[in-house]
Amino acid sequence: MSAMQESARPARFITLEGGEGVGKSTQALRLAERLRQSGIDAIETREPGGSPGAEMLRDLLLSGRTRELGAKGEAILFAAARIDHIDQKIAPALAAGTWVVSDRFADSTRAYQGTLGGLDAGFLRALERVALGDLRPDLTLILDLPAEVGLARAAARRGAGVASDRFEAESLAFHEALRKAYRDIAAAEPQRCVLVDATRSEDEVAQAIWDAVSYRLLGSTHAA
Ligand code: Z5A
Repeated sequence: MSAMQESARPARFITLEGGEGVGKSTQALRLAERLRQSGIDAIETREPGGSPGAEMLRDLLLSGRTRELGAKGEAILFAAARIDHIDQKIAPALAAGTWVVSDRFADSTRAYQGTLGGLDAGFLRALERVALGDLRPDLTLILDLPAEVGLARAAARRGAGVASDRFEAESLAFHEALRKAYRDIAAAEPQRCVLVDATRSEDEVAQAIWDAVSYRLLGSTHAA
């Protein structure tokens, strides 16, 4: 594909979602790098966080100190972080023609605070409307893995003696319910979401993700 055709393509917004330790951070970095190697301007980012204001809220949210606000209060804080992230980083990048790959986004609020926190769909829709405006991911890759495998990977990465974060410390039943919540999101929005089998090796998962991006967003021209 020529440089002119590349620059004519609108910048795309891709999100990676899934439970603890499924490989989102690893694959977000790899995907952004592969896009750049293909001649596409791309950045990786993450939630909660991605901008200075949102990183400040990340520390607060992951510390567990906001737990007493309940799922509704925490969902509003995650949305506040998301507004800053969109305004400061995602929207300017997309406007400049740069693709954005985000490690977590609004589906995390649906899964964690919505499904597991018991928030009703109307509240979540209203919150998304306020936080996202017209922005929606062009493609969401949902990495799917049995909960105990993801937790074991996360624990191995953390190393002995290091405390788990607030969500990681929840029960296995919580993480299994989380997996189901994500699978339900993928089934409900197949035009936006692709479910990726994350039990495979890092390289195999990266290739499956690249195949999905190529097919959905690049017209298969970059598949290899
Ligand atoms: N949260 C929320 O409640 N509501 C919201 O709206 C948002 C977030 C946005 C953020 O935690 C927490 O905030 C999250 C949900 C909540 N809590 N939880 N749980 P975080 O950002 O600190 O953590 P995380 O998002 O859960 O990600 P993670 O634990 O860092 O996992 P990951 O990014 O999916 O995986 P990874 O770091 O890429 O890989 C984990 C390890 O496995 C690592 O050692 C890798 O080398 C290894 N790995 C990766 N891929 C493979 C394969 N394929 N095979 C074998 N090993 C692998």
